Amino acid sequence: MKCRPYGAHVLLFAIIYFALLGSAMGGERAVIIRYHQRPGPSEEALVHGARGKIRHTYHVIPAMAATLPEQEIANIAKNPRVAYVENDSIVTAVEPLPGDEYVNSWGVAHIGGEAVHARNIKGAGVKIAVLDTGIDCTHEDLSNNCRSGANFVEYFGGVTDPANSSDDSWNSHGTNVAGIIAAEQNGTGVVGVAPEAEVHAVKVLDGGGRGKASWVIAGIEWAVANNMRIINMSLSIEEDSQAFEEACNAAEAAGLLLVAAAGNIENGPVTKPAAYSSVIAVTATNRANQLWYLSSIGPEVELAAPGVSIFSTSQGNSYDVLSGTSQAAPHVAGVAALIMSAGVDDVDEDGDTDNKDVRLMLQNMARDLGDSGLDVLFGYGLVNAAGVAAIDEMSFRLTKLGTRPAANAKTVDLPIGEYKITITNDNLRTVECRVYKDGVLSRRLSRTFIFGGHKPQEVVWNLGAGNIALEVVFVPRGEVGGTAQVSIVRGLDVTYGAPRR
Ligand SMILES: [Ca+2]
Ligand SMILES: [Ca+2]
Ligand SMILES: [Ca+2]
Ligand SMILES: [Ca+2]
Repeated sequence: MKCRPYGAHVLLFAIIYFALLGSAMGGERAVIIRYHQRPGPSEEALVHGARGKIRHTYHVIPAMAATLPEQEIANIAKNPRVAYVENDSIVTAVEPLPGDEYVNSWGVAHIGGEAVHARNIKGAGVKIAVLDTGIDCTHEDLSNNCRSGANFVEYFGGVTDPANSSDDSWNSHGTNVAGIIAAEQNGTGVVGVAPEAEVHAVKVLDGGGRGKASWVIAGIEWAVANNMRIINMSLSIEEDSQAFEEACNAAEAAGLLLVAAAGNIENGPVTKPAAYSSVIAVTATNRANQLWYLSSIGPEVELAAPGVSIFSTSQGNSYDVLSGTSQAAPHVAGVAALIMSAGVDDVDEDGDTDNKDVRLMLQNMARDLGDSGLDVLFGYGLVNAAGVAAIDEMSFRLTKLGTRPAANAKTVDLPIGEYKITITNDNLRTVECRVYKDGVLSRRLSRTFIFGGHKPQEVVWNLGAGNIALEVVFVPRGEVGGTAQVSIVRGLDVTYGAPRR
């Protein structure tokens, strides 16, 4: 069992268990003694001189696990050979939370994932390369969706097993990211944004979460060669690398969508690769849609996504909480997978449906946050899976409850596209339709529905052209209590038919 003492739940358990343990153990305490240099005979003598017991001497860090009499601990801590003495806290694997996956995965629910999944849009079969610390593909909440990919991590002592891309990081970074994208909708644990997408483990960071540009470039190359459609990079590079940027540009040109964490530098600039023009930069937000305090900001920010206290998969069938732009980027990668599985439209009208269109759809669907329009904190706004559900169908009842028609208006956000809007009247005289682009009234649609009774009326409107999300406001006019059923179906092959009876 691997130790993960960093999750909020673990910490809570550690404190409780330690309090119990302390009272049970009386005059001795289990500690970890960290020395300034590798412990040898002098350090052993120090512990034995204090009537302590050495339980283990580490090689990975210059430290010992020991049991010491309570009254000796302060003295040992003051010894010049000793850096610090800390309590040997109890570590407990976090058990999968019972109950609602959408409660556990607040970020997925917050961006509207549940409604999209209910429409059976789950990112099925979309291949996503997770360039990270690897993935624990044996996790019960990932095993059906996870594929081992490749390992490009070299240690100073040699080359690791290129076939073994499992996660060996202390905080399960890559496994956490993979769960945000594609944890299974199986009634337990957590659920990913795209719970039927394929996440491929491409290990480019070592167990300490560090890597080299050369390893990441190799990972990008693998993703292109293996027909991935999305690359998620929850990582930053310290220095600029022209080769890294060129590799990202080449992957984009090959049709892949690249998503990266904006960086965890408080008020700092967006880090690379997110800052590269070929990569989508994602900042992190909390449940209240506020920017995470450590999130990088700047003009390169393209989207925001949940990234604070994200509960996700961790090594060894466990779960853990992490925060950062590393957790935000995979929410966007997941929504991109939903879009790809639902069908991509030729948004830029260049005759192809490709990664550029997906990128525009992500921007168009985003919920504007902060200052109106594009801004340096949230980019185009909060990534919005709910927009994917709106792609194929939306239906609601419009009711006139009061005398002021505008107060009874219903507003819907739509990505650019062609829509068939069907209105089934029930005692409303008129339904007016106004289209706003970027918050500005662009046009009132050329006709107002005039109803002569209870006859359904149908019209097809093309709301296309441009790349700005539409806000369409339906205003009911007529008798108080009158209603109309409005259904909106998206499709480029909609035929302009006669009114339905
Ligand atoms: Ca699950
Ligand atoms: Ca960018
Ligand atoms: Ca296109
Ligand atoms: Ca904004």
